[in-house]
Parts: sequence; C-alpha cells; structure tokens
Amino acid sequence: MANKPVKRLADYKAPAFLISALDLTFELHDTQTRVTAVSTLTKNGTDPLLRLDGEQLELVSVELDGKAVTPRFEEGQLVIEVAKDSATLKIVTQIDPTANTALEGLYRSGGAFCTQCEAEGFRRITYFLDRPDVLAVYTTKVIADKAQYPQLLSNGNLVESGELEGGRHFATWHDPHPKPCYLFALVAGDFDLLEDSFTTASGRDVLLQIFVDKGRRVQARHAMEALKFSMKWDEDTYGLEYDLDRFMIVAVDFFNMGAMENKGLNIFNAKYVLADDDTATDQDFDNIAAIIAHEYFHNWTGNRVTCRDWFQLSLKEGLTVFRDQQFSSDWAGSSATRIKEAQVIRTLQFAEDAGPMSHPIRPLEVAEMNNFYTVTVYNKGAEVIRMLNGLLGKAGFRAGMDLYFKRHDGQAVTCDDFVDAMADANDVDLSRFKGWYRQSGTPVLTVREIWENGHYGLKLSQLTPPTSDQAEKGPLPLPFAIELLGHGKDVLQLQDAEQTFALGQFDEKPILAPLCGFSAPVKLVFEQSDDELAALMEKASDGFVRVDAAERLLQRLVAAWLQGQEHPALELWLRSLHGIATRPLTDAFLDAELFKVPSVNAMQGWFEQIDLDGLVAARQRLRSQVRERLFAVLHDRYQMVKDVKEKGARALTNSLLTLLAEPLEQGVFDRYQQARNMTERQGALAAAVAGDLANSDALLADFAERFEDNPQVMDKWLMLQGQRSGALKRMGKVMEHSAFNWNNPNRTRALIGTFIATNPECHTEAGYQWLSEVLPKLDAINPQATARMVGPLLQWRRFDQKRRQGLEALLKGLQTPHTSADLGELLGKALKG
Ligand code: B3K
Ligand code: ZN
Repeated sequence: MANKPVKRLADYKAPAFLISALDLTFELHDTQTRVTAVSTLTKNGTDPLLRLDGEQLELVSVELDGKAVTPRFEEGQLVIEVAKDSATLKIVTQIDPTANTALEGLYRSGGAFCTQCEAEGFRRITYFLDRPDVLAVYTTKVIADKAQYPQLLSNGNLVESGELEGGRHFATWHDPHPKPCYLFALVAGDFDLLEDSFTTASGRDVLLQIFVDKGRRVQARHAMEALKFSMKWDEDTYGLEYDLDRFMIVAVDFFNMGAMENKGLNIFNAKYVLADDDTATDQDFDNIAAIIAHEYFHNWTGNRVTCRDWFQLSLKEGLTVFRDQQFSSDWAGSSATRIKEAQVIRTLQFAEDAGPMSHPIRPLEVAEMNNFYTVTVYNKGAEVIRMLNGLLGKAGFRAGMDLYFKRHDGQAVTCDDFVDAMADANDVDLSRFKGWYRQSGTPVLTVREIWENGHYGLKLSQLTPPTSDQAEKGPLPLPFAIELLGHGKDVLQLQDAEQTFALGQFDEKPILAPLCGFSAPVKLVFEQSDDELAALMEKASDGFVRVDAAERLLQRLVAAWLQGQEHPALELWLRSLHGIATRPLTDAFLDAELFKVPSVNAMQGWFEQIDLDGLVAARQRLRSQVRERLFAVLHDRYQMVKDVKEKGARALTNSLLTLLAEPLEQGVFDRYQQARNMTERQGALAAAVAGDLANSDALLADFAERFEDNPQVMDKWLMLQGQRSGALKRMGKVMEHSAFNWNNPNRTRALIGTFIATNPECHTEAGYQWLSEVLPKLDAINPQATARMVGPLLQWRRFDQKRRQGLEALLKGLQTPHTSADLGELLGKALKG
C-alpha cells in the first residue's frame, strides 16, 4: 500500500519560507502541459532549506535568481538551499492532464481543462509550499488552442488577452487577494455562458457568469437566481460584500465533490448547477441553492479568512455549512429542512463516530487529508456553530462574526481564534465550549423526570462512551431545548455531567417534548411512556420532536420484533398516523416525513449490533402493517394532494405513493406516465422500485430511453439500479449501459456507492465477492471517489458473525501493494486491533 505518513496537529510549525507572489504560465496541451511557476520567496526564520511538495510531476528545470540549480529530493519533497533572505524561484514542470483520472490537480473533464486543488492537489501542478498558511498574490497566464478552448479562465480579474501563433491564444488573470494554493483554479474550454450582474450594497457592479456544457444555458437559471439571492443574503445577514469585479461558476461533469470555492472562479459538479422542471426534482433545486450559497459564502468564511492548517478544516466548513443551512431555511425553508439536517447527523455522523474513523471536528492526526472531508467536520461542525449561535443569540453571534473578520481578514487562523472572537465580542468564557472541538464521539443524554407534590423537574446526565480514537471523555456544555406540551418552551443549559432543573408547579404531570429542533448533537435516553410518545408524534409543536417521537416508538417496536416479541407501540404508531392522515392538512412537508418508514440505515443507528436480516424484515412488516390497516385513509389523503401544484404536496404525495406502492400498482404506473415534472416522475419510479413492482423494469427502461442524453438524470436511474432488489444480478448489464462510466465519480457513486450504502444485497457472499472485484478497479482509477464510498463497510464489527467474517476478508483482500493511500488509511483503521 502507498502509505502516507501521519501528520499531527501538535506538530504544527510555521513555514520556513513565505511566498508573496506567484506568476504562473500554463501552456495547455492535452497530454503534455507545461507549467512555469515563478515565486517571490522570503525566509520566515533561519532555516535555509526550502522544501517543496510535488506529486506526479515531471521536473523540467529549476532556477534560483536566474541561475540553474540542481535540486535534491528528500522524502518526496524537492529541497533547495536558499542562502539569501529573499529570492526568485522559477520552476518548470510538465504534466499529463488527460491521464489524470484521480481528478486532483489539473485534469480534463469531457472536452475541457479544469482544476481541483483542495486539499493537496496543487502539488500535482507544480512544486510548491502546498499548505494553507502560505498566502500569495497570483497572476496566471493561460495559453491554449483557440478553436478547441475559446474560454480561458482563472482567479481574479482579467487583465489581458490576445492571439498567438499557430491558432493559439492567451488570457492573463490577476487576483489581488493573497490566497493559499488550494484556492487556485484554471478552466479552459468551450462552454455556453449565462450572464447577469449584481450591484453590491456599496455600489460595486459585479459581473456574474455561469459556464455550462453547450445547449444547457437555460438550465443554469435557477443557479443564477440562487447566486444573486446568496449575495444579497450575506450582505443583509452578515454585512459581507463580494470583493472582485466578477464571479464565475463553471459546471463540469467530472468532479469528485459537490463544488469548490476557488477565489472568484467556483468549479461545480454539474449536478449542483443544472436544473429545470423536467429534469430536476424539488430536492435537486433546493440542493443546488444550498451549494451555490455554500460556495459563495466561502468567499468570506474560507477565502478571506482561511485555515492555518488542514486540522482546522471545520473552521471554514462547519461555519459555512451552518451559514448555508441558515440561508436554506430563509430561501426554501420548510419544517422538513431541520428534520433532514438532524437525520444526516443521526444516521451518518453518529455511525462515523461509532466506527473506526471516529474523530473530533478538529482531527488530531491525518494521513490522507481528503479522507477528512467528513460528516463530522462538516455537519457536526455546523451543529457546534449552531449551539454557539443559540448560546450567544443572533446579535451576539453577529458581533462575534464581525470581530472575527476585523481581527483576521487576510489571515490563516485556527478554530480557537474563531471561538476567541466569539467569546471576546460577547465577554463570555467559552473555554469549556472548546471541548466540542477536541472531543470525538456522541454524548448520550439521559433524561429522568421528577414529579413530586405537583412539582415537575428534570434530572439530566451526560456520558460520552469511548471511541476508537479516544478513550477519555468529559462532559460538554450543551443546550437542551424543551417544550412542555401546553405550557411553553425553554432551553436548559447543561454544563456538567449531571444537573437537576426545577420547572415549576403543575396540576398534572406535563408531557415533555425533548431536544426541540435537535438542539444538540446527542443521543437521547429517556424512558418516556408509549402514550406520551404517541401524543408527541401528533401534537408537539416542533417538527423534529414529532418525527423523533415516531422513531422512538418504532425503535421499541423493532427491538421487540427482533426478539420475536410483540409490542404495544405498533398500535399507538398506527393510531397516530391515522390521526395525522384524517386531520385537516396543515404542514404537508412534515406529514411527508411522518409517512416515511425509517430506512434500514436509520434503523441500524438504533442498535449497537446490526441484525440486518431482522431489520429488513421489520421494515417490510412495518410497510405492510401501514398498507393493511391504513389504506383507506392514506389513499384519501393521496387523492386529496396528488394534483396540487405545490412543493409540499408533491413531497407528501411521493411519501404516500411509496407507502402504498403495492396496492396502488396501476396508480404508480399512471402517475409516472402522466408526470408533469421530475419530482412526480422520479417519485413514481422510486415508489415502483421500493415496492419491487412487476412494472418497475418497464418503467426503468422507459426512463432510460427518455433521458439517455442527460447524465444528471441518468444518475437517478443508476441510483435506483443500485437500490433495487435483485440489483446484483443485473449489475453487469447496467455497467454496460452507456449511462455508466468508470471514470466519472457521479456515475460510480450513483450505482456502486448507492449499492453499498443502501442495498442489503451488498451484505451477501455474492455482494462481497462482487465488491472485491469492483473496488480495486475503481481505486486504481480514482482513489478519492473510492474512499468516499466504503464507509458502510468499515462498520464491519457491528454485523453478525457470518457478515463480519465476509467483510473482514473483503477489507483484508483490498489491502494490496497497489492500494491507494486514501483507501489504505481507511482499511488500516478499520482492521486495527
Ligand atoms: N471545499 C470543497 C471541498 C474540497 C474537497 C477536497 N477533497 C467544497 C466545499 O466544502 O465547499
Ligand atoms: Zn465548504
């Protein structure tokens, strides 16, 4: 295996040199691109040795102050001795963008050149101090064939462009804002362009440009609206204005992540730009707005103030996810928005923390940085910021943000700097709160009620069990938001391991709605009665509490079923659903969530050991109970909402159709055929697949025929192929379909990633055998994409003995001399001990 050495936060040292300016020249050729990098260096201490990072580069020449030098290589770094305090270094390298299937550094996507440098991709372009605390002013000249690549883009403002000999042309860009190299970007291609403009609060006119594949300009309109809304939102909410003459977004089909916030030139996965009613679902529209906002917001939280080192990633990611969540609730917010955010934490993040990849939101050690773009750093990081926001209040949080920018604009800083700004602006002590940055794992919050002589109170205690990375844990300050049904709301601030709160005098014991709005990323242990849970499910005013109450009832029921027993929770759950389905409709988004049977993945989170067959059977049984007992009322509600042209109604219709797929077989078929938009069509198709209906083959075939030319839509088809029952035996055929492409991570994630993450057939002997062939092939093409999909397999110790053995053998088999550093780090952790 290609092992990377582990780096530790504790070993941070300031760089030995600073680079104030970097002049880059790219002579673009498909397989032989030449990069000339001229750096203005100064010593940052006394060490004369300049050590530059570089990977997969062909070194052509090195000159220091105009004189050729012969550098030496040490541990993969290029080492140059610099005697003087400052110097000019010129390095020429050659790279092959066409052979670059890892999609890091400079590569080709379709017919275009593009880059991805975060976290450590710039070292695949030239030898450099590839670390976020080296900030330089970039000037970039791009040279390419004019016919093939009419548009030449880089960061900042365009300063010059012109013709060259041999049908070539050039463009020179200058970015006045010093930035780390991970924010560098270059694009060359032949795109359709959607333009607009935005005038900032202080009157600066900004040109907005979105570059997309030919013929798809109109599909960028939604992204453009979202961009303008984001720019205004950040001015109104945080007083933050854009700072260059233009803001560009390029949509490419080959991309490892969602998008990238390069200064002035965001590069996006086309999936998060292109949309219209026929090809994108309501959820797609919302995701696009959220990601456009996220990347735009990085201009301040990430670019103007960046990270000192990669351990601080949550400084920009947790904060920016929190900001995009706030934006989303203003832009398209519904009661389901927060419920979905909580679901991400409770299914994916809690699982990550319970497995071999457990790490604090500020990790302590990292081998392959790309493995740490995790739900912990991003989403738990955002929950930590949300708690801070709650603690300080809106005005206090804003004051903290203002101080953070005042102190640190133009700097590379740490998470401590951020929390200190929040503390100083509000004159509060947040030293204990910083524990959230240091400690991994999920606090278990135990709630005990006190009910004596008409006095009601709560005894709260917290305990974080040890995780794979950290044995010792302590209590963390956490907000516990509650509602006493019919008596109002409150937020209890738990500071210690155990605390008692008196809540007043009542005639009858009140019903407690715990953890309103998912006020802290904790697991709740609360022996509340089944009847109270049913009451919460129907009546609590907080949407999260209602969905959570349903889950807590189902958890009791499924636990009993797994033991071969029955449980009264079944009747209560059905009765509450009946109540919800027959009352006047007030919140379709919320009902859409309540009428979903939790996924097997969500159920896995309820138990330490995973009885996969038991959970699959339990889920089927829940679905059939709902169908048998509630068909009439659910069908009435379905009839009532199915033709309403409104987003909430569409969400509810899709949930009901999924529940009733089997008895409504013809209805599913008709709904698919008569669909007026992708939300309806995809909803019907998904219902057919979920119910494993006889007509699902015909519908899938129809879908593939209708949309074969649209890769983003075909990803939906690939996902359903990965999810459906009988997926494994059809894999060969699906992979031969023109929609599938081994080199495109959207395609492989849709099919293979979905299969691993959601399909119980993955956990069969044949499933493991198939993965043992597929994963090494994928790893050789794109390590990052492969590492991002194996997460569920790393949880192998939680399965039954047979699957444990099968998974262990699979994971061990993946450890070969050819395994990438990305995958290797995960396998090493999973198999340790
Ligand atoms: N900052 C990028 C992610 C880069 C991923 C590197 N493997 C996107 C984002 O979070 O906005
Ligand atoms: Zn981000």
